[in-house]
Amino acid sequence: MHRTIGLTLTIFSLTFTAHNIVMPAIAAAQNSAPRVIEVSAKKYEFTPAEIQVKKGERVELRVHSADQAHGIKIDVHPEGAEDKTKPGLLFDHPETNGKVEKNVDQVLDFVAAEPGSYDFKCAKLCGMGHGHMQGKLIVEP
Ligand SMILES: [Cu+2]
Repeated sequence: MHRTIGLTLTIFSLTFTAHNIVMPAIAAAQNSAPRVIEVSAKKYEFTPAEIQVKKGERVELRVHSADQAHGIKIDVHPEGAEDKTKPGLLFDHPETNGKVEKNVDQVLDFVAAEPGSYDFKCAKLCGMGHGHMQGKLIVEP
């Protein structure tokens, strides 16, 4: 009887320990204050159009539209990714990705979990040049 309880406790603590070894990078990123990056959007460009962050970093993009309503929709899979089951960017609120509200800055919170190049584009049809309104988020290893 005691042996069973002991074994159960051992398995429990081993599982717990393994979890704590594997997860610290992401857990630490999720608990720390985000790196805030201001992005300005206007016809027909984002500034900056190329954003660099590091793997594991917690990021907050604040997108401000300078003329009319624009927004960012970012691909959560890096360029060339074959496995589309696991996103490389872990959003706190996935529904904010691509959501545009007039006169409200768009705030995107995520953890840059996987290195790679992630395309983003304007999420609101804003005129003739809309299709060219895009950028890149680079997650460095
Ligand atoms: Cu647009």
